[in-house]
Amino acid sequence: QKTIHLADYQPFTHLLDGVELTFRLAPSATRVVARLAFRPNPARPGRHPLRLDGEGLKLLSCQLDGQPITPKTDKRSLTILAKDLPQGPFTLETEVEIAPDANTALEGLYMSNGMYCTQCEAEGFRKITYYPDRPDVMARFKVRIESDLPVLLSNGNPVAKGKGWAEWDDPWPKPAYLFALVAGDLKARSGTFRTFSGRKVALNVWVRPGDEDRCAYALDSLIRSMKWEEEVYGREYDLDVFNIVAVDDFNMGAMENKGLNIFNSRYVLASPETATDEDYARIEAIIAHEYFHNWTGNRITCRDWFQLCLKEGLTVFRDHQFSGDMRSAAVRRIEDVVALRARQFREDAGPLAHPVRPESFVEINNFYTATVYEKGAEVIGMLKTLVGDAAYKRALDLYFDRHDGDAATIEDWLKVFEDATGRDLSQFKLWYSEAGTPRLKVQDDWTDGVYTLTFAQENPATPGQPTKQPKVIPINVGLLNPNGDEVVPTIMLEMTRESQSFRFEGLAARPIPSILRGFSAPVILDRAVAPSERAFLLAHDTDPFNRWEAGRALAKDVMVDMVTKGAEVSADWLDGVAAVVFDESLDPAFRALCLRLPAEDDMAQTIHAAKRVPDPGRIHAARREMLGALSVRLGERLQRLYDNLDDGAPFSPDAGQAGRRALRIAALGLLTRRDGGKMASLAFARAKSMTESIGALSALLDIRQGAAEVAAFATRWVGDRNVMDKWYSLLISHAEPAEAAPLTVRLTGRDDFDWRNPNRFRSVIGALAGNHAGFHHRSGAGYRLVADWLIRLDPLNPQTAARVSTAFETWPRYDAARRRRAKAELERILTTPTLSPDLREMVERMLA
Ligand code: DPP
Ligand code: ZN
Repeated sequence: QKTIHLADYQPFTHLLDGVELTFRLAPSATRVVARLAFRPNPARPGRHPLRLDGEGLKLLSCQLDGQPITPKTDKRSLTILAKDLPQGPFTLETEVEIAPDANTALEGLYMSNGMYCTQCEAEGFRKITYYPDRPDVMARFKVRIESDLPVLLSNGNPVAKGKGWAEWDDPWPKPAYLFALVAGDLKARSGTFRTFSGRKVALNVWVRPGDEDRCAYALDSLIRSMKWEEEVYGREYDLDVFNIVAVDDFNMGAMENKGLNIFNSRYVLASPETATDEDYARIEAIIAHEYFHNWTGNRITCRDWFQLCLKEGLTVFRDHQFSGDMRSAAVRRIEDVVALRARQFREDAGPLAHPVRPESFVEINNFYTATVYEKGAEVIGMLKTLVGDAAYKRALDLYFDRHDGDAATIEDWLKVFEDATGRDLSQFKLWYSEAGTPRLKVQDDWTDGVYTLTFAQENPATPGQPTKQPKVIPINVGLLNPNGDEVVPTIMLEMTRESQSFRFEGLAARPIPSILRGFSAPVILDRAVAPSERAFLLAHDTDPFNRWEAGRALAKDVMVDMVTKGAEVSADWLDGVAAVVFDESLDPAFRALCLRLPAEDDMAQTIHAAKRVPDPGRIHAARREMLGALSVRLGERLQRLYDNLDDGAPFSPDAGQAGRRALRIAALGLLTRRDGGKMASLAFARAKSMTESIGALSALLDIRQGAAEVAAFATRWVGDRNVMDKWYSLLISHAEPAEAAPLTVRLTGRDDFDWRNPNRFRSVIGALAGNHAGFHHRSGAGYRLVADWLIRLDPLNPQTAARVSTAFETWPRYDAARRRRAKAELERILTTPTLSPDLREMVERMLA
């Protein structure tokens, strides 16, 4: 398969004025009739052939303006020569046959537990019918579905239905990747929403019969998203219905099809007994994300797939804002940065690093990445910080005004900011074109009453980009005096050069700086700081993000010293954490975050960034030792903390209760290290929510106990796919390093290990890849097992195989023996006959 380049973009040869689709559904022989009204595109002067995308289609008939023709077809397309096309408008009608029940790739039209559903982003529509399958071809769709199944859904508004058929009309022109169809025996939980202009919208969350009582939170999240977007962005919903459907077999989290969002069922279904607080937060965020796409993605879409961050970065940014408003903004910000570092910084530091707007790809599905999504969102956050809130709002209003109905580009996006503010954003644009995480070195100086902060930025080389230019970096800074009072409240320093100094005058004493408050830029801060200064900030910083960050940095310093120099657990860190954890004036959710240690993979990343070779076994041991020391240091007060946090109130998924549960479970984890599991067993037996069950089980597994509880959990939930996914991943992620691969082998032998289901595959194989010390165990058993399963999944579902293969992206970090073993597995994958282009591209990039 060939490489596609941004620089080669050309508009499509024809415009599409209307699309009429008829589906006659049958599992192994679905008929799709497509009537496409084309006319030549004035943007492409001259006469051109019409080339439509199509894959795996059986062409039954083809008519041009009613006359049968025989077009040229091959494995990927259908072509009508220019000489055979009218000079003006024409209608092309094709009928094809497809087999949804044989579609294991879960792209195009496929079946999941007897229901029909679709996934078209990015290029799945070409597996449904012949079509110009590219986002800049937008058209109005009318759809007729014929099937005996009771519920027949597509995009837009319902227009008519009868026994065995239904018709839908979507008044908003859209690209084919936003097409959706669902047919099944489904039940809805319904509600209504009245938009600010008075439009009444029917809302439905469709699920399999029996799951109706697990939809309330999704529906509530949808209503709050709709309201929030009206209030904060002034954007209103634009159809009479909004449907959400939960599907068990789904490659991604969810999909924003116009008026018919399709979700991985794990991001819809929730009840206190089956969903953790994290699940609730994620459901809220993803429901909002997909809903927000209606404006940022659907009404304004992407010109081509290189512009993916245009819709994804902005929509992630907006869903982060929403979650921050619904919950504690500080806690959300910390969680988002933890995730950014774990996934995006990791990607940016390895062979898969790529710009937020890539310039070439083989398989676009391989670019639905943390860089495009999460770094894409951070870039927008920086833009907002640089121009200010009022200008951000003006720019967004201009964007919606100017580009409604367009397939737009990053240039269009930046232009609205330039026009709204008068700023020149050409240097800022480097954030879109250059990969890699900048390192920001900081030095400070105090002379004659003047405090000076000097920053130097280093932009590391990444694949294909050996040299970089300095970036615009907004650095939010505050200064504290030695008593802990803030003497300079947060100000934004705008760095534009490779190295730059900022002076502060009029201070009575040398201040303690709080740098990069709120994580104002996605960079690695590189500053040697004494443990006492970190402990001071952990105790006093007025910026909650940096307060947490001080504790995190201190924990990392301690762990690095333990791993590389055999140091002891530091008292500064233990005292600092103790002070925060027992400070009743602080939000419990925040205190729980301060108790969480850096993940092992994060530690490996940190050690590697300091130009040392991480040892997964030692990191694992050091982390355990730190937890043991913390448990001793916090002592008897933990028990009181644990007891007092249970107020006996009935379950609510709200952020306040979730925060108290998080702190309580963190305390339980530490208590369990000293009581042999007594409290945790009791907590498991009394658990009233999935959060408490999982919390107690985790605590037990961490001290190698809990066999009875593990068995009881499986017996209770054996019929529930989403809950059993948690069980699998919990067991594997808590396995001892040498045990992780053998345990995974045992679990894959279970009858309910349905590896064709992407959620189950990720819960098992993905969990092994996520068990840092287990996956990287020196035996190489982790590498081998993951590679075996990638090879097995690839022919059925290349997209998920390619995604999970990123387990290997960190291989160059480790010692020679591990590198040799990991590389050998990647090379073995490459020698597999009939490897998909998806997995091949990923493995080749990782080996490059
Ligand atoms: N566009 C989807 C989302 O990010 C992913 N397929 O919501
Ligand atoms: Zn999205």
